Amino acid sequence: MPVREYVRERFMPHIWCPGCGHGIVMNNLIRAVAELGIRKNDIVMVTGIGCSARISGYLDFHTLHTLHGRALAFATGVKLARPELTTLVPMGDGDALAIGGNHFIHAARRNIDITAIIMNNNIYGMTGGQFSPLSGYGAMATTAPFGNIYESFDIVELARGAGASFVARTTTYHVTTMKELLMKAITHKGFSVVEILTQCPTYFGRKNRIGDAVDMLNHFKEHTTTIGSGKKDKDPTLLERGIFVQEERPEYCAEYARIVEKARKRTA
Ligand SMILES: Cc1ncc(C[n+]2csc(CCOP(=O)(O)OP(=O)(O)O)c2C)c(N)n1
Ligand code: SF4
Repeated sequence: MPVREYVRERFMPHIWCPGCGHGIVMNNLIRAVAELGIRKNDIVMVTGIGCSARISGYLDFHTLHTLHGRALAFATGVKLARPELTTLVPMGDGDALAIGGNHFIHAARRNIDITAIIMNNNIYGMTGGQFSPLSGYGAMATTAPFGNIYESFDIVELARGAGASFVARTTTYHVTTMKELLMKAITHKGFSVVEILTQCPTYFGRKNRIGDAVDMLNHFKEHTTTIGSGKKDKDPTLLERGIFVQEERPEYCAEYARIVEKARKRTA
């Protein structure tokens, strides 16, 4: 598979720490795009700010590295101007759901044809390990030295409730299903959300004493299960993986074009 063609080797070495899960996501994203046969010239990747957001520097698509939390707002403008382009928006959990939470729910409600990939490492990695809306009650973070007192969002339920028409979850341990889920999300017509649990050994792993990157990957293996496997009945704390929502609904750019046409006819 022509993977190197999609990578900007001139920006290597990358900034990610050894063992960071973000590289696993990037690898699978490249393989998903390559297997779908999408030309790199037909892809726009928009990111905000964060370790995760640096992915747009390393991939040789049309790329926009924008403001923290605003990737979906920029991507919405791009998609409306050039609806024929595949629009990918990888975000950290802080980027997507703390500062960017408002943009996220409204992008989902519009059902605009964008693929949102949430690289959920449960913490703000880039700025030094502050807690995010996904850290979870009791988690340790630089801003929660005695334990976090906030409950987490459930990204799947939030996306579903806000109106996303494709919602899936996987982890960096489950690499083969990650590629398949990304392919399905990218080809889905509408707002697609793929939550990928990924490891930040430098902050979340260390502060929460989960261990190194391998221990964190094993943690994902042990604490998740596929949707519908009987395991959750025995252990309700397990987090489910797979596709939760996949439905056809009117897509925003198509609806917008229809309204423009209607207005044109009336004024002609
Ligand atoms: C408007 C604004 N507020 C805050 C920041 C500082 N900042 C940069 S990245 C970041 C959070 C990064 O966490 P996340 O989005 O979860 O990505 P990660 O680094 O963990 O991949 C913050 C708060 C900023 N750059 N801009
Ligand atoms: S700080 Fe965490 S998220 Fe950022 S590169 Fe290092 S391991 Fe990855």
